[in-house]
Amino acid sequence: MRCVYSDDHLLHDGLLKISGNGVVRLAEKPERASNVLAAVSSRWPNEVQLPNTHDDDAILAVHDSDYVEFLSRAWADWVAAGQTGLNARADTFVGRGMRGHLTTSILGRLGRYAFDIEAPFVAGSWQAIRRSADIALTAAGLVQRGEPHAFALCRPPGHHATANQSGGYCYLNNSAIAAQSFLAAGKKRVAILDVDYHHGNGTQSIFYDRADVLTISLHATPYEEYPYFTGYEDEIGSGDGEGLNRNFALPLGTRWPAYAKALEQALEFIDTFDPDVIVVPLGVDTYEHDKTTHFGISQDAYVDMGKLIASVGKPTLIVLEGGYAIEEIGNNVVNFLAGIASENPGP
Ligand code: Q9C
Ligand code: ZN
Repeated sequence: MRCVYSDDHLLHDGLLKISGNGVVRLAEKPERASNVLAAVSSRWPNEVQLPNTHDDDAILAVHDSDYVEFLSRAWADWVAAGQTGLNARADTFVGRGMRGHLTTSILGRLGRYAFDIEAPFVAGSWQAIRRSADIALTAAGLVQRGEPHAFALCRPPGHHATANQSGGYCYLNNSAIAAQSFLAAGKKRVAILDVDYHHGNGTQSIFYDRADVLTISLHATPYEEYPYFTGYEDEIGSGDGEGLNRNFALPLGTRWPAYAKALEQALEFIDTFDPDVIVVPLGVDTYEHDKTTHFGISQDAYVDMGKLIASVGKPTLIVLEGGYAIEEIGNNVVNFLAGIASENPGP
């Protein structure tokens, strides 16, 4: 399994959230990617490589230019404004009927370009965010040039980020950027199969009216779980994309047998769509002992999940999203990748 990784994610550290009367580290912390790297490089020695640098075109094909500009200078603007908090983050959002586009204040722009408080900035955040997109693009390039599968070890993750808003630990939508890059390179149809515990709202919104990208997400029901306001099963796409977005909103407590049934239905949609390539935003926050979530997927079941997806027989790019059980994240990811590789061994 070819894997693309960079140490630059270590710069996106010191991220805090308010908890009770104090502050605690965000669950999305550097140890996640470091532990995944350790497990992947132990299982597949000599298959880890650095990303190539890519220019902004591939990012601007998915994200608004003013949003990317904002991300690139959010920390510097925060410091220049004399803000003292440890992390740059929004405290005020654009409510219904409010006017989001006029303010020049850094706190105002932080609110305009985010939908929640879970995507803060530190000094090194932009370098990590930008490199994470390079990782996804480099791994996509491997698949584009004939690898049957590749793994983008992205951090920070991306699937909650829309064309112009961050949230849920996500800034640039690495999976969407990779999917769009396949089309730019000549592929005709891309299927995105999001198996993170949370709805991939950003990816859905980016491709909602598109006929060339099928978006499917399996996730905990938004009636009860983040992101609450998207991920319902009646969101089926619009315009040219009508029928090409599918949400499987699963109950809290879902275990592998029920998950597998939904996944089989998702794979039927993919089979019918007949994509040239599949992008899998992979979150192992479906894991039974992930303390931030409420599904019951076991370590062993990740092998079966990978095998089932690989049984479709399409080139597959896997992009890391969530997963917060620090001790087991590496094994869970490796198990999934081993399932992908065993059914689709390549040349
Ligand atoms: N009280 C990803 O898995 N909300 N993002 C947590 C905890 C944010 C998850 C609230 C969850 C975001 C990539
Ligand atoms: Zn998640």
